[in-house]
Formats: sequence, C-alpha cells, structure tokens
Amino acid sequence: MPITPTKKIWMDGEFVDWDDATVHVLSHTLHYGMGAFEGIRAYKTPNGVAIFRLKDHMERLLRSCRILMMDVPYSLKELCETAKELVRVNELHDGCYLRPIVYLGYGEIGVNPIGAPVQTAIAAWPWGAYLGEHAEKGVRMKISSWSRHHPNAMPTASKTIGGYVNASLAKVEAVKAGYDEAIMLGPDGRVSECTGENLFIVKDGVILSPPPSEAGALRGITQASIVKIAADLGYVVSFEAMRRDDLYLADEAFLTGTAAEVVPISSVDDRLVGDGNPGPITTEIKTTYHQAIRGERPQYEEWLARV
Ligand code: PPE
Repeated sequence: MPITPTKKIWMDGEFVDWDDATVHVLSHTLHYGMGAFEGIRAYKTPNGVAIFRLKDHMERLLRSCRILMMDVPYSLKELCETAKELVRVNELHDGCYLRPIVYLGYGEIGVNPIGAPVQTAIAAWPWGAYLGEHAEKGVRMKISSWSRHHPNAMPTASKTIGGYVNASLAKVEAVKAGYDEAIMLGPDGRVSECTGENLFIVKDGVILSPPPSEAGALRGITQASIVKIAADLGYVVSFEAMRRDDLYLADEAFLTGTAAEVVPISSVDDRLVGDGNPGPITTEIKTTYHQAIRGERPQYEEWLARV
C-alpha cells in the first residue's frame, strides 16, 4: 500500500521533516529484525480528532520491548503526549494512522544486539481501508500453509518486527492465490489469527475468538474492544480454541484490527460463511465499533484520547 507523506516524523525526541526521517543501512534491526512496533488510529470526532486507545497501544509497545529486553528511553506518558503532538504538528484533523516503532540503530553488527542504540520513532499519515474498499461486503480468506510461530520460537505476545516475516509469507501466499487475507493456524493446528488481525466467529448466537495467549495470537486491542462492545450489546462472548472446521461451520465470521477495523468474512477456503453476506451480529458490532471510534457513543468515551 503506498504511503501518503505528511510533514513531520518524530525521531528520538525531535520532529524531523518526512524526507529526512532516514536510518543507516547498517542499522541493527534492518539485519536481524529485533524491535517492536504499534499501529494506532486517530479519528475525527464531534469534539476534534481523538486517538483510539492510545494508552493501551503504548503500553503494549512497552510490553513488547520488555519481552525483547529493549529499554525504551521514553515513559508511557511521554510516548502518549508525543503521539498527540505529532497529530497536531501534521494537522491531521480528519484522523490518521500512527506507527510507533522501537528499533536498534547503527553502531553494532552481529547477532548480539547488546550495545546497539535503542531508537524510537513515531510517524503518522492518512490510511484508508486496509483490506480495500470492497472489504465492506466481506473478504475471502484462505487458511495458510504457513503456521503461526510457536511462542518458544518467537514471542507472540510481542508485536515484534521480525515476526512479520511469517505474516508477510502468509499474506503473499493468500493474495497470489486470489484471496484477500490469510488465516494462520498455530503449530498445534488450532486457529490463531490473521496476518494483521484477530478473528471472531459467531455460532448459534455466541461470539467466539481464539484465546490470544494459547493461540499464539497478538492480544488485539480491537479484539478487546469488540469483546466489551459485544457483551454490552447483550451477547455471550467467549475466548475458545477452534479448529478449521469451526470456521467452515460458522454462521458468521469477522476479523478485527486497528488498520482493518471490523471486516466481515465472506468465505474461508471457498466455503461460504453463512450465505456469504455480512451477518446481522457482525453488522451490529461493526456499526457500534464505528460509532465508538468516532466519538458517537458516550459510553466508550474513555477510549478516546483527544488531541
Ligand atoms: N494480529 C496481528 C498479527 C496484528 O499485526 C494486529 C495488528 C492484530 C492482530 C490486531 O491488533 P490490534 O490492532 O491491537 O487490534 N496489525 C497492525 C499492523 C498492520 C500492518 O499491516 O502493518 C494494525 O492493524 O495496525
């Protein structure tokens, strides 16, 4: 997806011009993939632009770095304030996507990362529909031949940069085969997540999602928001391990992520989910989520960080 440049990117304490936000080709992370990132969205609301669950995202970034033993030289508060300032500096009044990243810079080479400088940056730019405009009507999913990482091979609770090689391989495989997105199974054959989203199914009126830790999936902030919204709407929601059969037999299915938001799944491995159209529960949840992120649901106001 092409990037729409904005004015400034924050790098290690300074707002630098977009074109000057570069790193050395011998930066450690470029070679070995050590580091973590986040994806956050900000939306236009009736009271100005607000960043959705900013603190939760920055907390997850710090948790990711803790797992990787990378000491981030900024506090949670500093990261949150900087993200807001970046949206203001770039005048992104209609909302945007924010990409904080913690990586190892230039100075050390060799697998041992100890001693390489820990660097921090946040960029922001307008980003449209992650899975394309047609995603509204439902996306076609393929179960990947690539397994999600075993947590002893790659810590799956950390949004680790290098971990996305696995995701990219699955994405390319699915797209080249004519699908929109991949569903990944864990090493135990159970459903884990998608390449950049968590997954939900609806069966007999109950809403189910794989338990992030056991499934080796990222603990999605959108996933958590959907669990809360669905419960508030009166649905039974449960984290439950699932097999591919459960996907084939689901009444409804949808995926959730910051970039993707809430997207109905129309088929899995060419088997229609329901009749292939977005189901009523999916639609209700999606509508409520869209209202919540845009400040149209006062009960979820605490999720919004005004810029
Ligand atoms: N699983 C994975 C593997 C993942 O990358 C994401 C976010 C999620 C689940 C959903 O997490 P959350 O955003 O907290 O609900 N993927 C980010 C990066 C996408 C990209 O292509 O880059 C995102 O949605 O921002």
